[in-house]
Amino acid sequence: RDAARLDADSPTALYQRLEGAFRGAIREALIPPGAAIPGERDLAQRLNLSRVTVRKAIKALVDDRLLVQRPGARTSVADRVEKPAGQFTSFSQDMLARGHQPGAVWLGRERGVALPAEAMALGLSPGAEVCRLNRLRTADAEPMAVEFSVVPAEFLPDPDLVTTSLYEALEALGHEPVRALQRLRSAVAGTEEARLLGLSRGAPVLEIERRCFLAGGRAVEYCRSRYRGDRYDFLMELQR
Ligand code: 16G
Repeated sequence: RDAARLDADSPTALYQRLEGAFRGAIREALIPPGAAIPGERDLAQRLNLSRVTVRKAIKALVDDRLLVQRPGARTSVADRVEKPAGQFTSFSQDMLARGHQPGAVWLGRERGVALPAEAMALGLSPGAEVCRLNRLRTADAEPMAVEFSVVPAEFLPDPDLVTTSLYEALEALGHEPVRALQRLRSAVAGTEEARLLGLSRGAPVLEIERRCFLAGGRAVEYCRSRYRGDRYDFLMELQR
């Protein structure tokens, strides 16, 4: 039902919108846990999309473990939809999963020689170049976080290659981050941050530092984000 609302004029890629519609439908249990979804050909026909688009959306949901594919059985909704702890997602994926349209307001982007701290964080030789991306991250056009990412130019040669999603750009270049180390701590918003995030100065923010790696072990991103304390929930599952 949600999928029928795909808007032809939206700037987001079709498969992402289909993916988002599925996420919404799964979250709201319009397609209940365990239920089979229609086949790829059927969906493509019904929604007037190409099978490639449908396949890409389904693959993303399978990769995210929202859908389950078993040999000889139809693709079905996983029995649980919470984001398990330790799942490695991008800001865009996180927001789509919550039914929000992810966005980025550019505060700066440049390519230049890595500063010593950047070279250390990314394991680069002195003189290596990096791209720096400074973004205000939005959900449905509302500010959620300020985010500063540094990526070796070897993996992202030009910061303009990133439109909204950095990870999508990296994936398209064949440099998909697959593992991350992350540190969370509480902090308070400085003057500029508070202004950008629509908070008062000194309001609580969640600071997240992340270092991401490629399958081969090379560091592909160092990122520092500050999320609005009043809007962002970090959900973790603990087991014993
Ligand atoms: C998340 C990551 C950030 C990454 C971004 C990519 C945290 C703390 N940080 O915000 O490292 O750059 O996702 O999202 O989770 P994008 O693909 O939407 O640009």
